[in-house]
Amino acid sequence: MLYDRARIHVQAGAGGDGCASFRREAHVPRGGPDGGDGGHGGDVVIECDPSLRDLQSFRRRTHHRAPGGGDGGASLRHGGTGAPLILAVPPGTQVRTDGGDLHDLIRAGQRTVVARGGSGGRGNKHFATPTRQAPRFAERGLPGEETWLQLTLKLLADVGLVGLPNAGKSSLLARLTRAAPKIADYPFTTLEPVLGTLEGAERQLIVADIPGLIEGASAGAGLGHDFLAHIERTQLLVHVLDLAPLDGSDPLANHATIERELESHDPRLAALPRLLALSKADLLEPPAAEAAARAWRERLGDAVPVLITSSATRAGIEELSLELLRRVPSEPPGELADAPGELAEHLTFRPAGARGFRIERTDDGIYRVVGEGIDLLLARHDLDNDDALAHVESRLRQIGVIRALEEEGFEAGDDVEIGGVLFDLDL
Ligand SMILES: Nc1nc2c(ncn2[C@@H]2O[C@H](COP(=O)(O)OP(=O)(O)OP(=O)(O)O)[C@@H](O)[C@H]2O)c(=O)[nH]1
Ligand SMILES: [Mg+2]
Repeated sequence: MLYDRARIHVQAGAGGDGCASFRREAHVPRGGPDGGDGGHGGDVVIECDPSLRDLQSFRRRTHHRAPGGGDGGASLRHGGTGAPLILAVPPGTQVRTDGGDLHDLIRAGQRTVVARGGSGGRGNKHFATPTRQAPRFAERGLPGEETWLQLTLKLLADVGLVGLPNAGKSSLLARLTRAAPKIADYPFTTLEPVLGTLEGAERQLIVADIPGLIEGASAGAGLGHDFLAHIERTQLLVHVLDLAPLDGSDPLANHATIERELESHDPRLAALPRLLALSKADLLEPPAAEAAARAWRERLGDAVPVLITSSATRAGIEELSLELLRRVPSEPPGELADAPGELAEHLTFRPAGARGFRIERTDDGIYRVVGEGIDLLLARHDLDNDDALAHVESRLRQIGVIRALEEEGFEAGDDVEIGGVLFDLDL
């Protein structure tokens, strides 16, 4: 079973809390504040690891968390930074975040941050002012980012074999490469893509055999649909066409079916260079096979080379190998048109500008102050701590929240909810 899909949840580490402490000095009951800052929480990072074959490692575990940052300590001791959590995926994995961002992991060692750790809280040292020389509170660390991720593996093959079920694709793969795919005289023998390596004199090509496509495959019929994605990154498709189908179907119509399915899955697939391999030629008299090849050459023109092959007698196999090595450029021409190519190494979920707020009035007359900056301010502080509460109130005043409330008709004693917390505000 090829695990080519996984849905996982990632949670970056929370920042460590800042520390509230005071220097100890001989004969001084309480020295100046010396609480250190909390450390940054660990990021969640996805890394491309060529030793992996599929997404199997995500089968059992859905939730993945990076460690938090350490808390700050006395004597201005800074909390440790949380180690990043590195999740390894095989080359060819696409990562889609909840927000719709797409990351392609292609090169070995390539990394992308999918959830950032929370920042650490500042120690009480930062909150000392001329009027408050002994702040008995510190900031709390912020939670890390979290998101669901959809992982999709799209195999990295140079050449894709496509065709109807039973066309002889797997037999060709077995002849072209050392792969040993299952071969049988019934349709849908191949249930998942199989890769093989075609050894050229100077280089190798990865050839992918995918399950047979049928009419409607691009819309989900049969098995092929799930696997069409795996040939999206190939540079050349070999259309394998059975010259003498057992079911007596018409090769011309069969050819059209496959081409239509490629086109409706993704026009870029249909635009890939093509090679037509007329398969099972041993089942025909040689002149009949030659005549069929001539007719196909006429139909398809120069753009599509037509080869007569037989996996049974190996006729045409060598020619097919050479043709593939000749046709596939040694350096990939880059990603398919709209693939992101070189990745942004970092991804930011945080909306820019954490300032600004608005005041709402709930149905039961409660004032509500809403805004990201406000939420952060409250998340940073322990409101059970009187000093922290006093600090938050003075910040609310500085930011203009109190004034804005008054303008909205707020009076002492009215209920007000700020960042999800009910406040008793003195005006
Ligand atoms: N005579 C003859 N039979 C062949 C040849 N190639 C394949 N076959 C037979 O055709 C049948 C189907 O071959 P496969 O290679 O499994 O076909 P496939 O396209 O991979 O089929 P699916 O995996 O079901 O899509 C098997 O019974 C093969 O033995 C050939 O060159 N000559
Ligand atoms: Mg097969």
